[in-house]
Amino acid sequence: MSSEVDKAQNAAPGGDTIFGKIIRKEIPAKIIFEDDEVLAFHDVQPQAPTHFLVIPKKPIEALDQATDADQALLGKLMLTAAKVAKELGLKDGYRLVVNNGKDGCQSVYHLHVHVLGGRQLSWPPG
Ligand code: TR5
Repeated sequence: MSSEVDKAQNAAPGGDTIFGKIIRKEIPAKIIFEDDEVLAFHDVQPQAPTHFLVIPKKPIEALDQATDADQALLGKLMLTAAKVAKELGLKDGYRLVVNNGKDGCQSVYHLHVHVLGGRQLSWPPG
């Protein structure tokens, strides 16, 4: 089993996360974009030449914990992903991924959108 799957199997929803610490600047991250609602930063274990995460500052644990009140924020995550991808020069395409829950291989329980690009990606994912 891959270490990411191990992490996802053992990750528990609830409480503060490493991404909360990044938002509060308690630990460093390579931040690409930030405003009052969202943060984009490079993934520490990139799975593609470009791999960054877009997160809401609001601590939503997972996509299935988002509500109708979060509709605009969820849209903003996607639009931010597209804007940052463009800024980083991903002109030939890229992929957005949202892992939800254990079977989805979510290891950090703070909603995040992965953006992967810079190489030919395959399909289907594992
Ligand atoms: O498996 P899911 O979808 O939950 O993805 C979590 C992602 O967070 C993984 O791709 C990890 O590589 C990434 N991650 C984990 C940490 C971390 C990070 N990205 C940037 N900076 C990080 N720090 C400082 N610490 C982490 N534990």
